[in-house]
Amino acid sequence: MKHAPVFVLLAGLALATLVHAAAADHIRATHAWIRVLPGALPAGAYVTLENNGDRPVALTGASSKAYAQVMLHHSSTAGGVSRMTMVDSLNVPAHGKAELAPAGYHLMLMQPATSVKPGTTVHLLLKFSDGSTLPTDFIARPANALDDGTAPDDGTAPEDSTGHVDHRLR
Ligand SMILES: [Cu+2]
Repeated sequence: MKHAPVFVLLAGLALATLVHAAAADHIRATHAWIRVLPGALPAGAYVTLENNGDRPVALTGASSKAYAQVMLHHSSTAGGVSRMTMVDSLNVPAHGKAELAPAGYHLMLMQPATSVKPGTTVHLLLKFSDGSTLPTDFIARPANALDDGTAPDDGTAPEDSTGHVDHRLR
């Protein structure tokens, strides 16, 4: 019986390690925002992911109470035609970063539970290939927004609007 406290301590450490691994504290999410479209149209979610770890990790998806379904998409333009394709994951290199941004990778938020108003915050749980998750607050922005609104310019520079993907044209 006198080994019991040691066992409890080790079990506690093992549990702490598991909890530690489950929270993606090697990943930092910044500039998280959502472009809200009218009604029940799908919204694009954008974020910059920085991996401070020694191994590459991939974003595999996300979930949110605010939307029935979340998918990872990539937008591209060929011959003046914009299209979106579903992708399984987006790699974030070790000590590197990956950007989800308009006209590129985005999380497609489908079927909002209630209408999401610009200016409100939407909670998403980002999911990674190593099993870790990262709760992230996304700021809802209007349909004509091109970034999270924190840039020195207001994010509506005309040159940024090329390649703008309209999710209504799917
Ligand atoms: Cu999409």
